[in-house]
Amino acid sequence: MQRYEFPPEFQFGAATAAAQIEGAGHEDGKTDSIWDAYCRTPGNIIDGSNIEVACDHYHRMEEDVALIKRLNLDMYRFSISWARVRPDDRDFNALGIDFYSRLVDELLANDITPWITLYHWDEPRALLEQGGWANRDTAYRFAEYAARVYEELGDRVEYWTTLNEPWCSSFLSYAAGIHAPGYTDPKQAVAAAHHLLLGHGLAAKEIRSRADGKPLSLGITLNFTVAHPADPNSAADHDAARQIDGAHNRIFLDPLLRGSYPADVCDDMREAGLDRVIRDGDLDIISQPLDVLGVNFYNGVAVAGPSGSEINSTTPYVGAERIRTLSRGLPVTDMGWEVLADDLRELLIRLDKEYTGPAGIPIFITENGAAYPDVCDETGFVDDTHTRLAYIRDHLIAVHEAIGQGVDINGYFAWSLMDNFEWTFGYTKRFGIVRVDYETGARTPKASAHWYARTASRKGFDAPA
Ligand code: PNW
Repeated sequence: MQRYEFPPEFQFGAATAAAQIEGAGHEDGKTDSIWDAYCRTPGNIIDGSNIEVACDHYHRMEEDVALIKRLNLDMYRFSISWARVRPDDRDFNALGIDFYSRLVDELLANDITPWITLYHWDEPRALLEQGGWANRDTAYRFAEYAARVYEELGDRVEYWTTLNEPWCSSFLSYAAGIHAPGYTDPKQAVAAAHHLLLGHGLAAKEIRSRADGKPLSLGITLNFTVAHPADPNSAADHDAARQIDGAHNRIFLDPLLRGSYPADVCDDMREAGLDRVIRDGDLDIISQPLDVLGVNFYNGVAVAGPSGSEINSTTPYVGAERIRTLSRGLPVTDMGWEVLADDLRELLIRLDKEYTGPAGIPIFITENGAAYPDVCDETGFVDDTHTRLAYIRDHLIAVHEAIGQGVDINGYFAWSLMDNFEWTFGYTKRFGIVRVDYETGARTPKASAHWYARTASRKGFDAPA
């Protein structure tokens, strides 16, 4: 056995998102988010489910905070539903704000540090009627909403994330068509990506200007992939890996941390109109200082370049949709995502070297975890020792190794605290370290949760060497 010890100040947490757990879809003044609307169209969600009730967290908030406490977690990352706080993008909703204010107080009363994500994909449907993120104006609406939430909660909350995974809310949502609003227009996707970054910058300015000496750790969360050329000797495969790295990682990292889009990404996305949506001054707004970078990591990929008729790549910017991913023969999760913790270590070392190290900002792993087809016993207990627990343990070892190599990583959030609505996959994919029985609402910690609770309290664990 080998002991993996984390620094005493390293934070262990778990993460969720409003649309995935809250339910109360139309209660206390909340109106449709784009996901409420998206769920209503048959065929969009594979099990035909919706988020009207989800995990019913809105009504079980105190019970869920008690659960987080029982798991010994230092931090809890959750998101705010824009459509609950500002229904229809009109008046702010006092009842909506009050829910999050009570949640923050409940966490603090239990010595759990709250970490707020302002946008985890559930904007008011009314904004989509104006074009959603393809419309530049949405960035300004987001900054207004962010400013108001910060005014309400900034006295008690230090950790703020503007956006969760803008790659998903642009490319997956506006080009690949598999997340709300389900569009398949590369031009709108590229516009959305730029406007999301602009919204981040505008919101960050609003928040920073209101901090007024209060402790503030302000950042953004990106979802990263590690793209390997399937054949290391193939120039075409190297180019495919470069494109995927550009379209997932560097298209967001470079504007944020270097103040410009990478030249090759500009070329790849010229046809989709990246140049045309950038206005003078935008990159200054986007590239203002960050206090922390949130890293979400699930999997890497091996990719191959165009061959024959399979690829007709007039739209390389969509990346995943035009570039073949090949199996590396690794085990996969219930999402079909390959499991290789080394990819996370490689990513962290690269981020430190090329981006966060030079900028002097720490990393938090804001999401990492895995869905597996769980089997529960009659008490609701799931023994996921050899699946989810092993995934989390191996990725924590990768984090530990990266820290050992000098990467400044201050915490780790398991995705997710509990089973929840996995977007297009409805309730069929279970990412929780706690099982949710959707019939009764019962929460039952899985083996991974018991292990993670011990790890959090000891700031480390033993694992086979
Ligand atoms: C992230 N992809 O989503 C989100 O932040 C969570 O809300 C979600 O539950 C979790 O990861 C698990 O999926 C992603 O297709 C959704 O590459 C899709 C992709 C990546 C991340």
